[in-house]
Amino acid sequence: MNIGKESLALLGGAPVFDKPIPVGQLYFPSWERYETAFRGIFERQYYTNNGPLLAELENKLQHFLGVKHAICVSNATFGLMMAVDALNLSGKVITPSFTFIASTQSLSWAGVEPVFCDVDPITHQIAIEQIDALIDDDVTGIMGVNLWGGACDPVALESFASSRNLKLYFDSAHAFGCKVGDTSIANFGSLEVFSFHATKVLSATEGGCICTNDDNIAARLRSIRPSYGDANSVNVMRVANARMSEAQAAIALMSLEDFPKNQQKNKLLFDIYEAQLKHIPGIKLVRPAGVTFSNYQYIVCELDESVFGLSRDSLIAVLKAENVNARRYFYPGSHRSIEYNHAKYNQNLPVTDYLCAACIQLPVGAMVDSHAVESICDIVSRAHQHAHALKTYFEKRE
Ligand code: T4K
Repeated sequence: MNIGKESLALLGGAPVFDKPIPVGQLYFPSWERYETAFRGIFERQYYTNNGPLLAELENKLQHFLGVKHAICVSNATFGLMMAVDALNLSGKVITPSFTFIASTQSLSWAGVEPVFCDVDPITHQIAIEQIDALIDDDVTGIMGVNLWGGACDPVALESFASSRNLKLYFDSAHAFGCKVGDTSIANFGSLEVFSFHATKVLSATEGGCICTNDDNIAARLRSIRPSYGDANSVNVMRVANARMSEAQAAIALMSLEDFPKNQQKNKLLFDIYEAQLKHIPGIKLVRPAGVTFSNYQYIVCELDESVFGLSRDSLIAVLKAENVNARRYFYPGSHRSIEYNHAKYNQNLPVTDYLCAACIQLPVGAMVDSHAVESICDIVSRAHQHAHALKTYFEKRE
């Protein structure tokens, strides 16, 4: 194998990949399956609003997740906004800043103020022991975020929230199919919200699902969503249109059927990344924490610049030149985004600040195979070996 520095695309070599390799799961069923599913929609001439494919999907999700109610929505952001109303939250909600901005914005859209909590440096999940100090009279709830195909100790959070008389719910956008002990994530707190975005392990192209075991909360959610003509509707303060269409449900049904196969592939690729990256100083693959079963939908690493020899952003540039679209997730932390970068919000989040500067997401999912993963690890290895030459390149460019 040619490991000369000149072989790196940024230093004049040819890119390893001839087209961009994205980070997301990006599930595409075979054209034949897609055509069959969509032929059914055309034959029934029914596009949306509690259609038969949506009903089938919600039933199958309830069975798969072992939860009483699975209520599909147009995306997880909307699901999180609806959750605030369904749970009657007001005032402030405690949540991590180290998450996708949609988690935090869902609170603002619903008129609730986020109170940022730092995360654990090893697991990246909310630092439960720091929550107590953030509680004041205005705090009505906690939104845990289950990150990276792992979980934020929902059992401990449940007992903490109930001891403080706070409502608890979860942004489980990353956690579809994961388990804590024998229990599927979907069954903790008052409700949990999953994302079925195309980049997630269960895809409706855009979509999401809210799971709860509480009949009253489910009725409120269905009424907020809404589903016109639903006999079970209850009075709610406001309604939205967060319906999932038959087209989205059709893709999600195929994706659900293929979940075991896709999870296994993710795990295989995770194992290759782990085996290869452990030999490269300064880069650490993050294992999904707190779960007995993970979907392995993300490959997230921490980069220690002082050991690796290059910054996280420089490594992203090296990979991009090779057509690998690695990403910094999450950047910036919610507390550093325009709306929340203010003394009114907790800015003292040293672990979050460190992780936002150190984390890099590498490709996994449908667009990569084991050979591609080996090539990506090889690029990372060569970037480390030729860090000095690359640093000179970046300095000259400035
Ligand atoms: N909570 C958490 C913790 C979340 O991570 C998210 C979303 C949410 C809540 C809210 O869920 P949703 O409302 O989205 O259901 C992505 C996704 O849009 C978002 O779902 C995800 N998390 C977030 C972390 O990442 P982008 O803007 O980085 O993704 P995007 O669309 O640029 O795609 C990533 C890569 O994949 C790009 O290189 C382009 C490529 N791509 C993407 C799509 C959709 C393709 O090649 N083909 C495609 O069809 O936000």
